[in-house]
Amino acid sequence: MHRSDTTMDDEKIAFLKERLRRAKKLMVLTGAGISAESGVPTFRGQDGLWQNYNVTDLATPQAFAANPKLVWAFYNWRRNLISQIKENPAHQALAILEESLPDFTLVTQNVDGLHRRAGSKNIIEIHGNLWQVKCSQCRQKYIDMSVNMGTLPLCKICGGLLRPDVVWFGENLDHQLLQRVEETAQTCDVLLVIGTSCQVYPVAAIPMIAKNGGAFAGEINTEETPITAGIDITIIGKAGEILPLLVK
Ligand code: BJW
Ligand code: ZN
Repeated sequence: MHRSDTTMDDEKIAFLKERLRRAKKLMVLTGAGISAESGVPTFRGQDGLWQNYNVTDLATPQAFAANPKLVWAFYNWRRNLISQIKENPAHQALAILEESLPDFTLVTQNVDGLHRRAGSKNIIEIHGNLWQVKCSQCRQKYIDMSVNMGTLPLCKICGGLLRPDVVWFGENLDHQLLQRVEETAQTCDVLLVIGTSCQVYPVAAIPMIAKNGGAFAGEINTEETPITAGIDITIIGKAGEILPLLVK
């Protein structure tokens, strides 16, 4: 007799739920997919276009040097969008999970700040934060919640050009944060990877670091990813639908 896909999914969800409940040290790694149901476009696939630009082409220091107005227009558009939307049940479920576990670390590649808005506390924003800017000359950082930073915002101290305090392609991640993330991956007993295509390094290597350290690793995504074959369980589905079932 064939079991229906629904039964299989129910079993997988029950199994993962039990692993999460018993986790002594849980690490959660999230990507753009967790914010998709809030209305934040992802980077790759059909969603990854803005005014006919490939958004990953705009997330580079070269793009900013060549056309800072264009890159600021893109970031102003995202600030505006994110100021108008809300965290979703997936973000909320993670905040609830954190409260019930002894050791919980949330590593997000997202710069949208939605995890914090949902109430998560122990968060590492490994690719930076959209609401922080830094001077490209004197490196001074500012938190600026203005929805629109203007076409070419300038540093109050040195007059240099401000840029979003996010990590672009070819730029190094914050060394100390990355070290903390790698240590957490090595020592966690459960890792949950949600809504990331696992294509961008060094973060894409985190799941294998956790696996090599002996962790049980699960994944929630609307499709398979390069890590699917190497981890313990993948639940195919929307984060906003699956995660609430895991913390119920
Ligand atoms: C759902 C869903 C739902 C949808 N529910 N799921 C080898 C070759 C060539 C280059 C490199 C190489 N190794 C390393 C590099 C360099 C590069 C890199 O990795 N390139 C690869 C593309 C190959 N890495 C870097 O440059 C990094 N720095 C670095 O390595 O420094 C040292 C160095 C320098 C130079 C050379 C070599 C080494 C920095 C990377 C910074 C990434 N920055 C960005 C922009 C941040 C700012 C901003 O947001 O504006 O970060 S790019 C973008 O990608 C963003 C994301 O955080 C990141 C990851 O994307 P994510 O989150 O996975 O999103 P998507 O869209 O890819 O996937 C969404 C997923 O969700 C999909 O799987 C969907 O199925 C799923 N989904 N709806 C559940 N409802
Ligand atoms: Zn400055």
